[in-house]
Amino acid sequence: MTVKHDGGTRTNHSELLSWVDEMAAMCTPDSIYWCDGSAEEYDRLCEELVQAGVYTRLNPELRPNSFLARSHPSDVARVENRTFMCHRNKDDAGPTNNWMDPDEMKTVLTGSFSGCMRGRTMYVIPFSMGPIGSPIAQIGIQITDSAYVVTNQHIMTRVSQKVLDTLGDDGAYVKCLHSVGAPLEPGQQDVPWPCESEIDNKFISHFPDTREIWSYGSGYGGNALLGKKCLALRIASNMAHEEGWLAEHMLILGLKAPSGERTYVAGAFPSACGKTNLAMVLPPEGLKDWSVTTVGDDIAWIKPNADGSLRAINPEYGFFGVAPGTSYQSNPMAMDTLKANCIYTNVALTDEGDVWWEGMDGEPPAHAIDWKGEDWTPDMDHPAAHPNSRFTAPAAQCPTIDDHWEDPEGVPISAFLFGGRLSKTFPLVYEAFDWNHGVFLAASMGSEATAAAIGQAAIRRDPFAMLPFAGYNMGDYWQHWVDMGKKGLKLPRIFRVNWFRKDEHGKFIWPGFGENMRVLEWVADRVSGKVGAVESPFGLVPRYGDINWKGLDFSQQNFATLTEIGRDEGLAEARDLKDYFAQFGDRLPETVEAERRALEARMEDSPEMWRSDAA
Ligand code: O2Y
Ligand code: MN
Repeated sequence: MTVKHDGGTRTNHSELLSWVDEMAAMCTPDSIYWCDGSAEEYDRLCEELVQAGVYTRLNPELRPNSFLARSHPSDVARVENRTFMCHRNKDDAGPTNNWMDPDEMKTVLTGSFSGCMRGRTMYVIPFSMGPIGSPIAQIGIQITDSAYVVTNQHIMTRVSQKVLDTLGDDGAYVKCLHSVGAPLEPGQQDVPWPCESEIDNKFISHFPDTREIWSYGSGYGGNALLGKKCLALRIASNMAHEEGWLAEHMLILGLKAPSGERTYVAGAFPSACGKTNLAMVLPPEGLKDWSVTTVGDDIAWIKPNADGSLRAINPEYGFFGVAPGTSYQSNPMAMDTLKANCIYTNVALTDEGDVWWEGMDGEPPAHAIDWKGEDWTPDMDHPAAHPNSRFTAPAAQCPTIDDHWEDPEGVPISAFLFGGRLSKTFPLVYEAFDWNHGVFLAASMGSEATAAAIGQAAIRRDPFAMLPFAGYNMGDYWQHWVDMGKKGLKLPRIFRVNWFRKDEHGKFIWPGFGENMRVLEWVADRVSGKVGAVESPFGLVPRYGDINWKGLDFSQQNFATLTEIGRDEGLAEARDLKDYFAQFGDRLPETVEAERRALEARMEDSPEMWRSDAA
């Protein structure tokens, strides 16, 4: 089949051209369009999507240059049970990933992709994850039949002719093939959100050996914007394992002390822990002499540089954040980021042509169109915005964006934070005794299971917040972190944090949000050796006097409750981890199990209730 390449190909990379032709021969699109990433291209595609009824242009006075899309109700989130890591050897995928042999998967998918773009345009998107040309960045080429995906990729990645120029005639790139899986018969009317309706026919497949991603059947988020979870985490974690660096599900923030000293921190949090809020946190009254800058809200690529420090970039170019709950109270910097030039998916539309979602400041609108396109009023028993509705926003619009966020060399990381949502047992913050202890703290992290799941396990483990994203055996991933500690690098300090501890009445003890800055200040001061801590069975805990309380009335008694560790609860945690770790068999690093045993021993020797100021 010969298909015209619209817009010119603008590359002499013969292997890339052959791959595009091969994919076109399989998918049989009506045309091929090479994206150049220009503003003109973005505007034209958005207007085409408006004309096609896919996008609603929002009121330009309220949300200039912004659009709303509504997905099919069956296509609203990542599909973890249809996500596969196709290593040659099943054990290399490990017990936490779905696996299929790569040849078998290719056979299945060749069937799915054959003819799948009939009646559609095949877009070829050259994109860079990270500043173009940075030694830490990677190039991807995404083929897709979704203009929604193209416009979102314009915001989320760096799409440009410069990417093809950097690739040259034979550069390496990650092959990202995507189709919504909805071919059009001649004369068939398209729908606003085409996708494969049968869940078992959707596949988000990764081929680490050949650095390929084949995603079929979904147009939504992480299933379709292949630079994000698929490339930047699942494929990149394999690259990082092979090459000696880290591809992590982490925010990156900068802390500027009153002295001007800067400390960069990377942090991993499971979902629903306020990760985006922390990435853009505003210091509260009393700590206004500190400032926080945002490098990234979701993913960090971290490489050792020549002087042994770990340098991090945010490989993304935008934020794909959860809308519900985002407000001037929870995240003012995100709200300011969203004022213009954004794409919204599955939020509600107000009568004024603005967006709305649950948790936004002020009263709900008296009437709106909900995420399914139906009339909605506040008395209804379902939300107007889907709980996983999203904004796609340019990172450069964030008022707190760090002045080094596009530095090709990255920023130096001095501390790692690992969080979780835990109502008891776990202190507000504690520091690991050393690197291996820190790896154990990250491997054992998680959030409390929701009520429905209680009875199976109290803590749903999400090691390093990488459970759905570590692209190889989780035990080997932990070993990789242990190995990074043996290379003589300038290792960041490691901390666990928990904003969500509750008192005996079920109320949160810690105010959270901006007040989390007090913990960040302690972390920065630990890094520079300015502040103390006391040894607990879990790690190094601040005493009341080690935290800056200026502007907050928080009693010593409250702080004691927030940081206390019960012997029975701590012992239960150490023993529960034994069962959890067992699934990794001989891939479980000996050091991680040794740290678990050491915790158990410390808990056995601990008082019934350990308290920081009694220590
Ligand atoms: O539901 C989706 O498709 C997106 S998931 C997502 C998006 C942005 C940042 N993080 C996540 C995540 O699941 O960790
Ligand atoms: Mn994420």
